[in-house]
Amino acid sequence: MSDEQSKAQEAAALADSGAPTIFDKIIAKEIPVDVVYEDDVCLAFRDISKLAPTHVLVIPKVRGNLTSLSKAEESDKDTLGHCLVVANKVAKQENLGEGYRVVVNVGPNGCQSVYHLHLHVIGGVQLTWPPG
Ligand code: DGP
Repeated sequence: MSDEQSKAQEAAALADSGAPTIFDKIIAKEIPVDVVYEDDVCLAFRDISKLAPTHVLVIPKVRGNLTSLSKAEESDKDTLGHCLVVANKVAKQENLGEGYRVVVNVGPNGCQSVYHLHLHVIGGVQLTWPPG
């Protein structure tokens, strides 16, 4: 099992506990991050473990039930839509006109390691497909 897979398995065990995640500390500015975009709803910052020249995470500032995309409900449509629009704003800001990828890892099999919904915006290089 890879590191990412083990982390995801460990994180899943806490997923429904309602425990705060590292992203709460980032939102509260208790942990410094390189913020690339912020508005009332979303925060976008560079991933600490970058997988490509551009690797930004877009998160809703209020997690609510959105620990994971698997918890999304009708009432989350505006937040989810806003996060996608922000992902595209970030891509434009980062000059990813040649293309990019938006990834949402969901649950242990999806290698989700932080239980606060987030979109990975990845680009700046020719990406390959399929993912593992
Ligand atoms: P995922 O595996 O989809 O749950 O992605 C979580 C991402 O969060 C992972 O790529 C690394 C990133 N991350 C975790 N902790 C920190 C942190 O303290 N700072 C930053 N910038 N990114 C973090």
